[in-house]
Amino acid sequence: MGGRQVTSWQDMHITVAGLGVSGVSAARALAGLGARITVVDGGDSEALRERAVSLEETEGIAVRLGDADTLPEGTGLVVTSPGWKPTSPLFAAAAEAGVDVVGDVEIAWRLRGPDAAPWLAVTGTNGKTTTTQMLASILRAAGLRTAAVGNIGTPIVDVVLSEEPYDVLAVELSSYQLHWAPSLRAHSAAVLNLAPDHLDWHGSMEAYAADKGRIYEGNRIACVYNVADKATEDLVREADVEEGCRAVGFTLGTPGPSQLGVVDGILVDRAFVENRQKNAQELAEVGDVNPPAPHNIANALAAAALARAFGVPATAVRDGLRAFTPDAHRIAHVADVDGVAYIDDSKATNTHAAEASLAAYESIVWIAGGLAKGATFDELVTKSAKRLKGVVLIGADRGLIRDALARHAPEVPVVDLDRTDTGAMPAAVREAQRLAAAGDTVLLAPACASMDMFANYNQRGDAFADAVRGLAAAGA
Ligand code: UMA
Repeated sequence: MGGRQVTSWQDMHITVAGLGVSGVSAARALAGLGARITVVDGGDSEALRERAVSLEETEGIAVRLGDADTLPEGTGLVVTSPGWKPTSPLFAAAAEAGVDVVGDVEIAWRLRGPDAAPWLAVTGTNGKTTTTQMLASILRAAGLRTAAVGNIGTPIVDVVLSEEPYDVLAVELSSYQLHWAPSLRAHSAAVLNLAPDHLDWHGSMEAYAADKGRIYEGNRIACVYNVADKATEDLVREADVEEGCRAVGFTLGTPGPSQLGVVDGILVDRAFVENRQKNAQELAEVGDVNPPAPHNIANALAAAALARAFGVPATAVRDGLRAFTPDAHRIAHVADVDGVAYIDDSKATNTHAAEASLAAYESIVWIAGGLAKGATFDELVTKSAKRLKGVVLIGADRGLIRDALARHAPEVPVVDLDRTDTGAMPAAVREAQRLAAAGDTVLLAPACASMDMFANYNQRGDAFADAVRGLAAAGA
């Protein structure tokens, strides 16, 4: 990592927007390189104040809480956290002053040394965390030094500046991060799928897709797309890539040349093989993917495509997939009570993820609702109606789901709990139990974000699992 150019940061006055995970990481890193840092945050909680004191005392970083709208005097660059909307007043003030705004991913990219590890990048509306973890597992199985970083929770600036000698990074990027990272150029990248999400942040589906598509810009080896989702292929076509970079598709069907796919229960590669018109390489069995649900096999194929683009052997794909275990709250089986299976897919925070989850079961009592983030529910309800035995609604935007059910599935019984408090989950689970019979599945797949009722989707899933265990204990 020698030879890094740090002189340009010396004494530069940088405003960091946000005192969350990425803001703290960017502020520390840039202060360490000699920049003068002011962090601004619209919040003013006890936790933020403690964090501010620690940064001010130990690293001489100035922090301004409770006022995120005005640009500190003398600012030469704004480094924003991903959650800040492009329409935030701070950025209007920066534009007025002729000051650039970039994200922490852009900073990480600019801080890489000449011998830095290449990035294999993953985005998509759903499945990106799982795919990134699968990718890291495959790379590790190939004996490569790697880490899963980015939106997944580990700030990428920390990893780029660490002394750890990585061979390659598995980087999960959100549409927010891509929006603020104009000069990022990945070795290879995948867009897993594209469905409406975060439209309140981006303003429109077109703007959201355009930000996702940035991940392909300047790719060197492969742009990996989803054959079943034409929008992802369109993004590849629109991207400006390095000469010789290939478009590689993944499909749950039989793969054509330059694709990875599935033949008779085997994951096969017809992209990274000699003579791909005729040959295919077996990678793994469907049963090696955990869990082997269709959307997750698609994730595994995308991860395999990126790993193969990096030159990883087929055996490492199999070993890496076998070694991978999914995170909690992703279609996790909590318990069977009186012959009813209770499944926690709290991670289904948008309609697309909920659709994949609902497609995996036959007769479902669905617990849904929360913050809709600008989404509509007609398509989801239409596609899933025949599987619904009943619905229990919670959360701020539950009325949108209730109306879609009334339009497209009027025969399905709906319990509207009319609650948005953290303690509502046990009541939701009890109502679901009442609607379910042996053989049914009670599925928490809210199709909405959790922040109206819970700190995050983990807490929502934990509340569900606790309530289910309560039922099991009461029945025992
Ligand atoms: N804040 C303001 N004004 C605003 C917005 C936020 O002052 O208009 C302040 C908040 O008070 C808070 C801080 O900014 O103190 C939070 O910044 P942030 O929301 O950008 O969150 P971070 O803690 O920096 O975490 C971010 C990602 N969060 C978001 O994109 C919302 C994390 O992804 C990521 O793991 C982390 O950086 C490290 O890279 C989370 C996420 O929910 C998991 N991502 C979305 C998703 O996956 O759907 C995109």
